[in-house]
Amino acid sequence: MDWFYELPNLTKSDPEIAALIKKEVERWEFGLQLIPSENYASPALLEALGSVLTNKYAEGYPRKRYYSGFEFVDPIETIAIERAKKAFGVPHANVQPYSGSPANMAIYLATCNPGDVIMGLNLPDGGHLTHGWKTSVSGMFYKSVPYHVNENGYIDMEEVRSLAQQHRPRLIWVGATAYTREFDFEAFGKIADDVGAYLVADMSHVTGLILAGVHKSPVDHVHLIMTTTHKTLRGPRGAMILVTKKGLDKDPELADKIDRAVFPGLQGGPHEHQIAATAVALGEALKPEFREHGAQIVKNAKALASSLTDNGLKLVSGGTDNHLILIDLTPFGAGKGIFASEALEAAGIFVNKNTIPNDPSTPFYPSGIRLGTPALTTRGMKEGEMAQIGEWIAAVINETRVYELPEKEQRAEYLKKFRAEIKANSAIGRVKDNVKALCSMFPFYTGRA
Ligand code: DSN
Repeated sequence: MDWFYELPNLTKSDPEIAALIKKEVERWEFGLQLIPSENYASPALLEALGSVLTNKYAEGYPRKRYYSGFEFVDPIETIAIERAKKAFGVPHANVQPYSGSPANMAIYLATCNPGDVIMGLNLPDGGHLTHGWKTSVSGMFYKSVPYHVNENGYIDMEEVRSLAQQHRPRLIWVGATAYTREFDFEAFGKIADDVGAYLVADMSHVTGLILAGVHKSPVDHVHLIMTTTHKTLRGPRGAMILVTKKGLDKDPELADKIDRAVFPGLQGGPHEHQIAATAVALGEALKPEFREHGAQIVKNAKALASSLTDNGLKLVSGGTDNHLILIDLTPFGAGKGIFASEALEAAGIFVNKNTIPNDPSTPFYPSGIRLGTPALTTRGMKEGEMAQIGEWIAAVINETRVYELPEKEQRAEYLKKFRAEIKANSAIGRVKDNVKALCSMFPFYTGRA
């Protein structure tokens, strides 16, 4: 078995932490990981991430640092940058953002002034907090004008156009965390050009699909691209900001502005162990087999969506074009996401409760379930397994139909009773056994020689 499971040194020095990490490896091994923003990092990548590069302070950029000792670290960051430029077809890449939210803040810092109008997909419609939601800095420092999905669950491009013309935003985001359809980057590009806005693709969720050529690339239509590195790209937790040719045509200083916004504007020393692992992830994504992997993610999502609907569940937008599915639980009542997600967890199936467009409940007690196929596809599962998993998910959700979200004061007591009943539920117990048996056939970490 590999070091990241055996943990020989940690087991001796800190058995408490070592034991919990081993348990987490087993959870990844024997559970069905369907949270669409999570994935399995390869053992090779974990070696880079767990390396001595974590020791190094590296403020600045390759060949322009504030410390000494860059004989090996500069080439590593340069390789990450060059692989990012090659993979996405862009003239400039910054691979230092710690993660997606700080990367988006750097984009604001480089392109906007406080009080400027910005537009993004409304959070309950599938957008991201950093695209202008009121509880995020992006909704506090900028004047946020959100756009929405229509009654069919597709982005309402007519609304995007008319809001842009009315409010003349400085920046428009195209991207989401819970949207199941392909983005029309070209249409967004025309709207942004008409009003002179920066257009930024936050393609964190679908990067792997774009690199695999399964979805169209935004590169010719947007000025900037932000992507996290740990979702469909299967890298370490982190992010990149890419400046396109169109971006440099709009503002020849855009690449410098982005670099200055990341450091020293927002961040200190970059995490070079994370950057090395990003280089490894990009190397993996540049291999021809990644194209097949990306295509399989979408085939799996479509197969899972069909199985869920065949087994009686309603989906936002009726299906999916990408890796992600949003189950609408309102036919069973409002605010039922918590029951479904906890019952599924009891069966070893990991998803997340999520708001749906026009959710009748609240973000903590939403009426939807978000799930997706990137991680299971990495494990090697295909359409046959998806059909089976869809049946299990529907069966578990069926067991939760009798539960109704009570008034606030009674919730703690009610949820306690619900959790005890779910634990003892024999139908859910049977699914749990089946999940474990299926997972044993697709080993990823512990099943290695
Ligand atoms: N929290 C991430 C997700 O799960 O999609 C987005 O930032």
